[in-house]
Amino acid sequence: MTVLRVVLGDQLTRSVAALRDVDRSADTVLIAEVTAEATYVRHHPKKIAFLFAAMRHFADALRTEGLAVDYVTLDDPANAGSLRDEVVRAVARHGASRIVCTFPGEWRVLDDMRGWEAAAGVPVEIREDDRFLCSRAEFAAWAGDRRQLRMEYFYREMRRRHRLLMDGDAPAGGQWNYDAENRRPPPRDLVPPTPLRVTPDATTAAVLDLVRGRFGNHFGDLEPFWFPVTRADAEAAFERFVETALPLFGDYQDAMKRGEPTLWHAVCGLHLNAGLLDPLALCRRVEGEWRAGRVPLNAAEGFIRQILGWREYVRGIYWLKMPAYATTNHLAADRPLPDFWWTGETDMACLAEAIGQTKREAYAHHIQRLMVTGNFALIAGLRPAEVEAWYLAVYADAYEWVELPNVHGMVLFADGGVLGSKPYAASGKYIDRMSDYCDGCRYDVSAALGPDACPMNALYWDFMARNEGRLRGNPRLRNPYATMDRMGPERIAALRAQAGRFLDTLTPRG
Ligand code: FAD
Ligand code: DLZ
Ligand code: SF4
Repeated sequence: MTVLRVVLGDQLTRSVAALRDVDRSADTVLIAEVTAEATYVRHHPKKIAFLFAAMRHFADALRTEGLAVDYVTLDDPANAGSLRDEVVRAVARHGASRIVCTFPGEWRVLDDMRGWEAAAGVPVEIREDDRFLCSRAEFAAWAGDRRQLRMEYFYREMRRRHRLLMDGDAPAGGQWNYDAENRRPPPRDLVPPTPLRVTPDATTAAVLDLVRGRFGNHFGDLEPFWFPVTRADAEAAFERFVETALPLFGDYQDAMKRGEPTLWHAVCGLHLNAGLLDPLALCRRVEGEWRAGRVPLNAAEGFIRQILGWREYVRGIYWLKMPAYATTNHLAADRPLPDFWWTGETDMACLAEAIGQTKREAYAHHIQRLMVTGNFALIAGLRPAEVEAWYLAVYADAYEWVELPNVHGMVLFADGGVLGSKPYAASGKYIDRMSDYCDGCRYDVSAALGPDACPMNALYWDFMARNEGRLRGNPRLRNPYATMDRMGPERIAALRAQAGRFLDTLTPRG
């Protein structure tokens, strides 16, 4: 009897749960390009092209191995347009007696999957996605009835459990976390390494034609397209990162520089999240480099913390708290997303740089997402749902399980402190310290009032004043509120008026 093995676009791993006991002589693997998944938010064309090209290459690899793959292309005239309808069609086509699939990365898709049985008329088995280093059940057990779910404690537990960077029972080097060493501003004299750029092959070129025709009007540039789209190329790109960038990854993790979109970052999130790279293998590879004396501990620990700590932690939070998590708006933020988020056309050099780069590359590194666009969204009080939809659409590595906790929790504090202990609000001073953006900006980062003042400064104080009732009691915000008290009501009123004038100039997308 044929079993239909469904593999989603972000499950491109041969050992994925749905394929584990596949019967080559009887089963069929279904992989489908569908309009609904490409448009439920209007994904960046580079993201769609990356995923379709990776899906097609993965299907070819399975076929080479002798598996029967039913690959439905987007331009197939019979394509029904949604995952559910394609599953129903495939069950009928192959006379499948049951469906096996892997737990998806978004609540929305899980909800839909739970309806496949009724729609297709055959049993559906949804298997746990074990590509992660902490299962949903393990995370729930860790969370237990803890009052606070802080990443740092989760991370230590994961280091112990996976024996990464451990010397016996103690953390390597005597400290769990070397973040304090990882805050250097961008170097003036060092040229950052470049990530591996892959020339599209015929399969990818066909996808580019398709995406240009169907989704060319979405936000973002399709070309030049250089992302690795196969496991082998993703591994080669990661090797290049290890050799050329990892040694300075820690030092310049938080730095930002004009015209340098990737700096010393790995650009591996899109590959990890789609299944082309394995998180534990990356962590072990990086630990090996440190043990061999080729990279410093602050680099190895900093990198491993992102994957073993943050990546697993945000996924744990997502599945622990969804679907209610997405609905909260703790700071009652209600301003529509300004149109310049879709054009990059603004006099604020930091935002123009981060958004322009996002438009070109479907990529921005963590500090650009957190402290440039993220900080602006927070202090300007932009609506969480609109900000979240933007982040989900524009980054090649974005899926809701990882995007939502980062945006809703870490950036916007819309969860009221489930994920972070305080909002990461900052004035222009932070951006000036960690980037060269302010050097050529039409605004003056050292000024808070007047026509040339950096808007981030007045917005910051407006944010603190606007949310005083909710935030003053937070012990981690004692200093800013003490500073505000020293400023006095007149200066605060002037700053709030300045912020108000700026906010009045923002127009939502028509
Ligand atoms: P590197 O800096 O080289 O880090 C290596 C890897 O660590 C990343 O590829 C990623 O897998 C992991 N990592 C680092 N930080 C985080 C984090 N906070 N949460 C989860 N994983 C992390 N990451 C996504 O994968 N998808 C998203 O949709 C996404 N949205 C984000 C939105 C906001 C507002 C913020 C602040 C962060 C977001 N991140 C997201 C986390 C992080 O910014 C990206 O993983 C990273 O920028 C990807 O680039 P890189 O591969 O070069 O990462
Ligand atoms: C993001 C995406 C896109 C653009 N297209 C598809 C698709 O055509 N087929 C598919 O199976 N998956 C796609 N995806 C990824 C899904 O949205 C993804 O499975 C969910 O984000 C849940 O993990
Ligand atoms: Fe951004 Fe202000 Fe610096 Fe301009 S001066 S780049 S707006 S932080």
